[in-house]
Amino acid sequence: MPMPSWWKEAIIYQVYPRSFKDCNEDGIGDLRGVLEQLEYIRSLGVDAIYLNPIYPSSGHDNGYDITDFCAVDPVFGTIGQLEELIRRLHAMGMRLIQDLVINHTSDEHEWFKQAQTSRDNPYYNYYIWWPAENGKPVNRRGFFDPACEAWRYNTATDSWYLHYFSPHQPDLNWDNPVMRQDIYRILRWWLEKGIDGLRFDALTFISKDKHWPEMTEEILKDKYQGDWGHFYANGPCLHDFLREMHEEVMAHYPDAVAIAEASGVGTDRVLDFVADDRKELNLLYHFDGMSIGFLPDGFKRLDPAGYSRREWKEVYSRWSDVFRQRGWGPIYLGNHDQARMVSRWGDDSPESAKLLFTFLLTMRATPFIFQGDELGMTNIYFTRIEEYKDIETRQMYGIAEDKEGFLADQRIVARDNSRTPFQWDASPQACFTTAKPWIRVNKNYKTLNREAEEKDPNSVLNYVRRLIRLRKENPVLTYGDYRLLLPEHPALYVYQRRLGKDLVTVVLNFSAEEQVYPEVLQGRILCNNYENREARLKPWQAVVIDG
Ligand code: ISL
Ligand code: CA
Repeated sequence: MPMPSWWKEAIIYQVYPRSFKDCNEDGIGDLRGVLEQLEYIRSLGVDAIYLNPIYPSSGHDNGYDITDFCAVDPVFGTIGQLEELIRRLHAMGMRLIQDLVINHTSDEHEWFKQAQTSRDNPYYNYYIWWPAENGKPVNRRGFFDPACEAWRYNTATDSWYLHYFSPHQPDLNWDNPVMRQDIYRILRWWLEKGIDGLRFDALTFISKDKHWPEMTEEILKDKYQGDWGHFYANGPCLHDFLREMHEEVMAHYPDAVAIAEASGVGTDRVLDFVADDRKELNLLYHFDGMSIGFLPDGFKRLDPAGYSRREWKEVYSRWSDVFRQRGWGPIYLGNHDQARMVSRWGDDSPESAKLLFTFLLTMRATPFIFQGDELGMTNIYFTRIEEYKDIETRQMYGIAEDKEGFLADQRIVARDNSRTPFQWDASPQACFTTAKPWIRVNKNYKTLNREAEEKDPNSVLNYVRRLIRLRKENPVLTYGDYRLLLPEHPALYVYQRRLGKDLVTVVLNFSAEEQVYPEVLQGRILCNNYENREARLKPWQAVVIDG
């Protein structure tokens, strides 16, 4: 049994404020909306909110291009409202985890505005430059760059600056100790306000190899599964920076949780970040689960061959097993960077949503629920590029050779699928706003909404609430060992959790066809997404059994 911590036992609810609830009629969700709906969040039984960025931003990447780290964007509200949120959450016994971007800033951040004026400006060294006299910069790709390049020329300094994401998101120079101290001050400033943790955006990218090794197709293929994000996640000083950040900041707030978004880190490296004796981070969330079904080159195209349930089981079992002795992990099936859970991994049916939640809430990891998934909200299925707001989709469309194929895949995987407004009820705009929403409301809101689901005891929403209670009442579901049964079965995912003398078996029919599993008849039922239980499991049937 691992050392207990609140963040190992917590169920975390992700709020994407822009799309949650609009209270001042401008079509954009805001903090007042979150405050207004706190009772709803509490009614789920979750322990903490993870809030996407609410800082002033230049607005190119929905808040991930920050212009001021220690303020709230007026679009979302005021710092007073954020303090109120912290206070009220704490009074309700819940916590707040904030998202912070410390790999890059906005190009409109004061630091960059100064930096780009002259090589002599003290802020020049806050960013990463390639002086023109050194010739053409080495090949690096920018995720959201129109030409997929990560260097942008700046005339005043006669040098290129590095941006792993869009040109509006210049990367910070972590090799500069003065810059690092400024970041630590920002973290302390927020922790002093009483937040309970931080989710660090793109954290594995902060250290850059200034020897500038070549990034060729061959190297990417041979060493990094073809994904340039993996190349970026291997900087030489990454662990030094994380240890310093822990020492300077997090060690002084021992109850606060440090979570890294960790593209490019696999089970072979994860313990180097989160094992207790490393004193770096608490949780690191991987992309192995989310990468299933993608071609590995990082251009957001699906593998026409699809994916197998065996592969899925292998990935999630490996990520469970790696923490058997040391460390701990989070688990998620969707977030603001992924499609809707039920559209990506199920078939949009409420049964498949319930099965996915049964999985999410019975695994040995801290579950993250993305807002709206608890209703079974589905993809928006845009058909035209003009409908997308997301910088990533627009940029990748621009460079895609097969535009039709790209658009077809984005209906399944694009980030905007999960960013549509929360569906509160059947009134216009799903009661998200009385104005024109910043992104279209899904047409299915008239039947798929919170109000309708509150009234239906069999709704996804009420099923999720029951599961959350079950996890809370049975510590075996949090801390119990995990053992995979039937690893080779192509559709059934069966595993056991054991803690002391408690044993729970989870039987998941991960398919739209019936599957036979007579053992499901043994033991007392703790949870079932159908009314009956038979040896022949129904499509997407999920049964949790005591014993
Ligand atoms: O590196 C990747 C794949 O190998 C990417 O998935 C990358 O890690 C991811 O896009 C980073 O996401 C975060 O930072 C982005 C922002 O757009 C996302 O919303 C955020 O979650 C830039 O700040
Ligand atoms: Ca608003």
